[in-house]
Amino acid sequence: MTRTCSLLGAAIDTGASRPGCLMGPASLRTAGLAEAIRALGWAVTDLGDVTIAPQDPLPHANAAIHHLAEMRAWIEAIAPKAHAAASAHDLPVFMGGDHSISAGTVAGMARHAADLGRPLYVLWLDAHPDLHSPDTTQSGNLHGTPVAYVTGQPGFDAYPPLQVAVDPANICMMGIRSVDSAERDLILKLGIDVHDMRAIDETGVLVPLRRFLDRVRATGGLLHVSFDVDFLDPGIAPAVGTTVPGGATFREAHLIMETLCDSGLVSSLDLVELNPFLDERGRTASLLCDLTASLMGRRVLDRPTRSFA
Ligand code: 4U7
Ligand code: MN
Ligand code: MN
Ligand code: MN
Repeated sequence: MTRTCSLLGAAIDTGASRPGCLMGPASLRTAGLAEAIRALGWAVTDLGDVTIAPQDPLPHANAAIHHLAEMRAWIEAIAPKAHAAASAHDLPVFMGGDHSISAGTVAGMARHAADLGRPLYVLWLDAHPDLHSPDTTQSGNLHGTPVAYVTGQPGFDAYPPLQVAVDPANICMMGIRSVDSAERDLILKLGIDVHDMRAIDETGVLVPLRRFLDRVRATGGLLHVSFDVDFLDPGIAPAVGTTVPGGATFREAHLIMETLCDSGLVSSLDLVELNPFLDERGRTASLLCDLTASLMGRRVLDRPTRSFA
């Protein structure tokens, strides 16, 4: 049976300090994301972009915060659309936009998983754990808050009420290399499975990834993958505002995508933080298309199921 994929864009850059991520969905479409997925035999439906109305400012005790009203409006707009896309298609791909879209996409996927009576797992591929609340963020950039929101942490009174929370025990983070102190405390308190770059250097990506996928499979979970461009090394993915040196290589990222594909467990994907204004002749957008294709079935060779001694 033909598998179905939908593309849903959210042209947001109010969560980040540097403007430009709002061109992300257009850049991914221009790079040929739909065509690349279609070439792998999927039926692809482009659902267009989610929009919000202009917002009046929403004050907050933390004066550093920018665009709180927009953040609330985006989550309200995205979560039901993500939920609907997941109900209608085998694999929705959510195109950001900065990482604040994931407050909505993961909230929507958590509802979808709850509808099916299955747990939702999240693989967070990012240089950052995005575990701030509006109270703890020092930069005031709300793209640093989605994981804290979707796990139901305190301090989110200004965001839409969360219908279904993600169990922090079901989150695996890889690529982490920039953590603020409030986030470090929360990682320890919640016991989130974080594989920072040092751990990846020590074990490679496969050991922690396979262990995580085994857990998802054993419990009948759905798996949402949230891919922040800054997970990648800035040398191969320059189109991102929050570059952190020492990121994942082309080969590590492809191996993760191919392993996710082999698992057959992925139920949804975010492609976020692409800032086309900072790109070099579309190379980061093209790389994201290639990585997505690997996740959705492109392979170099069909590998035999038997292993060679
Ligand atoms: B992204 C940061 F201080 N933690 O709060 C902050 F390092 O979605 C970065 O992962 C947040 O790119 C990065 O501003 C959010 C900073
Ligand atoms: Mn992020
Ligand atoms: Mn990041
Ligand atoms: Mn970023």
